Amino acid sequence: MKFILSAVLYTFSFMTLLAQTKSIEVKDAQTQETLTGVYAINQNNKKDYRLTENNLLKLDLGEVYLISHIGYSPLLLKIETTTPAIITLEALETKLGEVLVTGRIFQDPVMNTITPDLTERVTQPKNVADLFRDINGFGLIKRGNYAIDPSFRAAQYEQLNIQYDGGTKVMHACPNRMDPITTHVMPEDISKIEVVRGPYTMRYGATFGGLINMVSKRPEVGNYGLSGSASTGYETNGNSLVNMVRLQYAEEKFDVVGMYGYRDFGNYDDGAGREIPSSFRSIDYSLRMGYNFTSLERLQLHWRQSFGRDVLHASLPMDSDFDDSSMLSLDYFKKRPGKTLQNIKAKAYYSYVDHLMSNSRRSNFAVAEAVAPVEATTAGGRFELEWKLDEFWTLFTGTDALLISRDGQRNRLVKQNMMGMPLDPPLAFTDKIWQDSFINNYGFFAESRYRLNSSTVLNAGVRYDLVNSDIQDPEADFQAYYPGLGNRTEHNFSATASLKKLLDPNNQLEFAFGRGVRSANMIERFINHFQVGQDSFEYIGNPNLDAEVNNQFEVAYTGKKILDGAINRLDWGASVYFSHFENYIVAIIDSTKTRKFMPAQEPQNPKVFRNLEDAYKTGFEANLSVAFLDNFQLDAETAYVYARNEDLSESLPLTPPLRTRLSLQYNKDKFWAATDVRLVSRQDELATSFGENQATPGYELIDFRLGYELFPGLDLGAAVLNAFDQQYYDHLNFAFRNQADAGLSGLERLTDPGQNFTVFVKYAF
Ligand SMILES: [Cu+2]
Repeated sequence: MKFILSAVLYTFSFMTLLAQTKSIEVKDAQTQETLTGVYAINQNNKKDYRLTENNLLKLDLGEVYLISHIGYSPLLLKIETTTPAIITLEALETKLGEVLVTGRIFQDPVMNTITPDLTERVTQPKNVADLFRDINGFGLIKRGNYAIDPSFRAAQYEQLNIQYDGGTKVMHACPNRMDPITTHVMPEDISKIEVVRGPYTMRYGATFGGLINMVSKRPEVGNYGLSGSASTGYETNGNSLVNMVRLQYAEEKFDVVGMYGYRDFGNYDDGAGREIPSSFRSIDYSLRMGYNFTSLERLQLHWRQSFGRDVLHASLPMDSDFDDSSMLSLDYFKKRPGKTLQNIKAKAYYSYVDHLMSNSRRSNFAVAEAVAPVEATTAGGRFELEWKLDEFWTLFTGTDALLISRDGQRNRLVKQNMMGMPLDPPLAFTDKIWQDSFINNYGFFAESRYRLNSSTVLNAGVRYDLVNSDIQDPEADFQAYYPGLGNRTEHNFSATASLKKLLDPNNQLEFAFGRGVRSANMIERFINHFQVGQDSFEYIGNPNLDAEVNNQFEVAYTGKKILDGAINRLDWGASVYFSHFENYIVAIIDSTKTRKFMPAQEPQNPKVFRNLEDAYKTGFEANLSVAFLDNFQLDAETAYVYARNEDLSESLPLTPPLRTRLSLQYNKDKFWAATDVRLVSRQDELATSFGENQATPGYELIDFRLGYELFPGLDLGAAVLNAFDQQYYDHLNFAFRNQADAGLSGLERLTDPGQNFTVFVKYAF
């Protein structure tokens, strides 16, 4: 009897316990899609957190929970019997075609790094360099103050898949890379940069060393009517000036944004007070129009032009007289919540770069005039379908294209003979640079995301690229090197698999493997006796190069902790990777060939691009951020990479040294101030075959920045950069070239700007 009674009591209490929980389904307020991976954190007992199971949150009656999902505004909810069974969360930002990383942990690509909003807290006239220099793992390959390429983990140029707004590309026309993709954009227009740190997604084009997406600023959802901003920036070092105006009009159905920017940069002084030829002027404008058929369907047209004038390149043999680029892109997306075919995305773009360089400002102009008009056309697009195969399984299928073609020559007028005697009349020559070449890449991909359980997501993808290339107007000597020259087709296969595991709401672990394949670029295939490197060698392309392969493995851990005491919050993360390369492409001296132009000069033997048998790289990045005493924040981050060319027993070229950045910030009401310290170590891991003959000394830099909101909409920023006027240069800087007039020796690396006082004013309405 007693046993039965207790059994009844037990059952009764168990049932009451059951009755005390309530099941709640959480949906996206806009699309009404059921959200999974939603957290509910009990506000009385923070250790008690719940995750959605079978689409439902099971929460205790009478308790207060913070319902949160990354990428959505959290909601505080008291659970009562009257609480509705379905609640909705507002997305912080609607999912857009141009954004890869949305902040939704289970939907974002693995191993991603994103910047904060780059249009805020501006203290100086920016150039492209400033967009990348604060992202951990990045370095800058400088040939002056204009032609700057980002380098990430010792990967650069086409090894990085650099694009705008989720896929638009603009390829450079210049064989010396005077006009990399980053110069065809207004830095003030870029709101953030997203990075996937390896070949871990197959959806955005062939990716070898990493994917970089520069996202331009677009109208905020709900900010209707006319708005805009005007800004101006000035810096003392170089008397550089930037002016920019942005106007936008938006309503629910329609939005339009127009931008105009003017930049006039002077020659800067390095830390030793030497004037470095680096001035340039540019005008940019863009127009973007969007039409929303519904809140789930959008069409967008983007037109942009950029005009560079009189660009001086301290570390290249010529200067650009002009560099004009035009870009048109068309984007479309349609979301179909609740349907199996959940999303349709399409993009098409076309860009054209018209570039003229000459040596008219250089000392060797008196001996031989050289004028090189070159042009590049890039066209492409992508089409992607997103399938929701079941609640936990999403499949992306799609195709993309990247078609690059270039042409142009160098016109030489030789005015003196080898003895220095004047030639009358001068001798005219034409050297074919691009030889009317093209590389067309057609990609097909499938990528699948599968939620194994409430805290684990598995991502796997495959990609096939068909690469068709040809050189249609080869120079006779190039034809003689490669008698079989002609149309070539390559077939490349890439793949990735990764696992993301949420240990608890604050800690996340990621594992990823990726195989990324990159076919040789046009310089590596077809350049014919041109000085396109950091050294004074002539380079010869190799149309028979095999595609290079990166097999990369990476583990990353990120965490955060919110505290009550003097320390308010901690954030930390670390990532370790290893890459094994197959057929890595480098240029190596070929003693069977001899120099073509200025044959009396050294070095006599040119370099020819080849595949390496064996190469690898390994490294890590780590960061720690401490928010304390309510108004302070201390950030520390460090990155290191070790790269090895086993064939030549040396480092791979352009491998940056250990870099560390410390930043202390104070932030109160309308005022903020920051001190940034950069510590860059000595680099003695050199690629001597690339022209890296001497170890690069380390350097330390200190910047002070501050900002104040004078009244709503009007922001002031000011900074002292390189406060102690250090003379320094980075390991990735090119050496001075053809600068005898400026008294700068080619044996010396380009030195960076010395002390610089800057101001920036922005008014937004
Ligand atoms: Cu050029």
